[in-house]
Amino acid sequence: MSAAKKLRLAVAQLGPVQRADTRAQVVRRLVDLLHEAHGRGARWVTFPELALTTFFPRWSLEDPAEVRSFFETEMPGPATRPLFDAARAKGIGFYLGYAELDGETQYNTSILVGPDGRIIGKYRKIHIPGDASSREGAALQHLEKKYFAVGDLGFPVWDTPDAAIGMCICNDRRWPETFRVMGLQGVDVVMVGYNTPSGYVQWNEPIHLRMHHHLLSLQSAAYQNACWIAAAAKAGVEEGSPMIGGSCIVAPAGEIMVRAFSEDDEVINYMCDLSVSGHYRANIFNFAAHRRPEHYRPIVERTGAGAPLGAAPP
Ligand code: ING
Repeated sequence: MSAAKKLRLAVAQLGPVQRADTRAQVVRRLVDLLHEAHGRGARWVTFPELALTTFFPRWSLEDPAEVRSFFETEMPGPATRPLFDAARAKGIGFYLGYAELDGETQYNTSILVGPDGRIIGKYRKIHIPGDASSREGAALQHLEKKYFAVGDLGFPVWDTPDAAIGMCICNDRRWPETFRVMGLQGVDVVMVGYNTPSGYVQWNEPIHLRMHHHLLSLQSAAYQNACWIAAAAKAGVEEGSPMIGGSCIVAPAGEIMVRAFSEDDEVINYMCDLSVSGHYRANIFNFAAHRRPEHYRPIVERTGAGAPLGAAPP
């Protein structure tokens, strides 16, 4: 068995952020959670998607000024600098999800910030779920396509002194391609924030399946790509709209090693042995030995499902 390579990760779940909550109020909570994570001995902490604001894509907002009020034009900015300062003071790295305005383009973004408080990398959400305009008669909307452009940075992995770290955001976790692209870069740890409504349904899906699919996606991805996954929810009832918790840290074996209990601000942490990935990469998921890309062409060539490839019956 290769020598253990221990790295303590933390996940900082956020409870609800209401529409009137200021950046300062939210950053105060983030700093408190970061201190809690540091107190547990964590080296990295994952915060949720869109951590600085309420999940505004639940509404069809028509006032451009109000829409822009949810976006950051600089990172760190005056309101978020206290989080960077706290992280540098404690020597702890973090993942932060937020709404990014880049010129005139709006992205659903996450950044990876090192223990020295410097931004290592940026990711922009690629799988944008929901609709571009309101659904008639829907009790709740999910309008991320209205507010966010498709990310233009791919799924990069960054080699840090601690581990090879990748990022994705919420709906990305439901698409195996997300993690396989990072798996093909040798990712050790994927950090993912999410805001998953438990009231929003495009059909009358039994609501317990929302948590089931969340965990199923993460456990499959961790196992099939021999990586650790740290997943942070923004949870609880925001403006009357419920969102699931279920923040967790998943091992390369696909097991959930620790999971949040509440739907509020809560820190979980786990001492991850990164060397565990090596066993899966050397055997069952030895990509170089077992993958056959020459047979995977439809995955890249097709966007939607197309005609079956089977030959016509004789
Ligand atoms: N949220 C949801 C998610 O992928 C969603 C979108 C809602 C998917 C309901 C399935 C069912 O977890 C975000 N922000 O992507």
